Amino acid sequence: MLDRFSLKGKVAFITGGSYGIGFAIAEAYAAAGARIVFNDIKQELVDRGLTAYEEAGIEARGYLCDVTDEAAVHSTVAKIEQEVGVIDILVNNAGIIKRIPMLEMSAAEFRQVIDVDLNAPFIVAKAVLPSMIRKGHGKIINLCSMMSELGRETVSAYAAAKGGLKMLTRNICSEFGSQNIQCNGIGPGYIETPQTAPLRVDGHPFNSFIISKTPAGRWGTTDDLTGPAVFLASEASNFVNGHILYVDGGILAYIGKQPS
Ligand code: NAP
Ligand code: GCO
Repeated sequence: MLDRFSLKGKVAFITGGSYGIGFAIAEAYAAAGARIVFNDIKQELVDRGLTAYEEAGIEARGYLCDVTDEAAVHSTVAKIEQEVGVIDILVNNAGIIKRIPMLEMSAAEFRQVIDVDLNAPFIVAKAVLPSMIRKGHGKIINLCSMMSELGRETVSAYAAAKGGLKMLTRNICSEFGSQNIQCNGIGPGYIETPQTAPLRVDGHPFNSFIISKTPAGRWGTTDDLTGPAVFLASEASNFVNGHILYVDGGILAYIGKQPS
């Protein structure tokens, strides 16, 4: 049974994988036997990632690529296929968030978030699918969010993008499931990464708010995501498709701590 969770011999491409959730997922994939490829938007991030992977004993290949740039994505995927091999597992991890009240957010800022968090997963999936189809199998995992299901003040663009990413996940399932492509989402709860650092500063009211909304009574860590990520990348999930696996400590099931 454990062999079904092995990623031995697979090539895994994690976008924005220099640190944070993407890096943690890549570490877990390497431990499960996969060869790791990642990209990032800045060379210093690629270099930082390469150092971090080397320090973790992982032989990773890093590429400089802005996932919103379709031409750059296609040339990067072609380079990966030539230098490493056909991509078996794609993790659409790269993402940004802008926390701005809607009436103060410009259309350009809204579009920028949609571009990275929704258009880019479409672009990268479209670039890797042809070889996956030719190979007869493929796994695409999209990093969704609590905001794929819930709204909150100041994250209109991010919620719109992550809600769309949930439906893009279901559509890739619908369009390519017959060709043995499984496309699922991971919906992390509130995880301790640089992206949420502003919400976790000591004494920040959001910190205690999230803890009161989470049955587990704590912020998640990137480690909490690695088992679910390996499952969705492995043969153990070959009949799981179009599913968003929420890894949220119970947030979506919980109205919030009742007044004592
Ligand atoms: P993060 O710390 O902000 O890391 C995201 C990575 O993606 C960074 O390396 C970032 O580079 C890179 N990136 C951004 N735009 C890019 C682009 N255009 N091209 C290539 N790389 C780009 O985020 P995280 O917290 O690890 O989250 C990873 C994913 O999980 C995101 O999609 C996020 O929305 C999602 N998520 C996070 C949480 C959470 O609580 N942390 C919860 C649910 C979902 P820069 O450093 O230059 O921005
Ligand atoms: C926010 C947070 C969240 C998390 C995550 C929750 O500002 O509300 O950044 O959006 O990043 O998406 O699942």
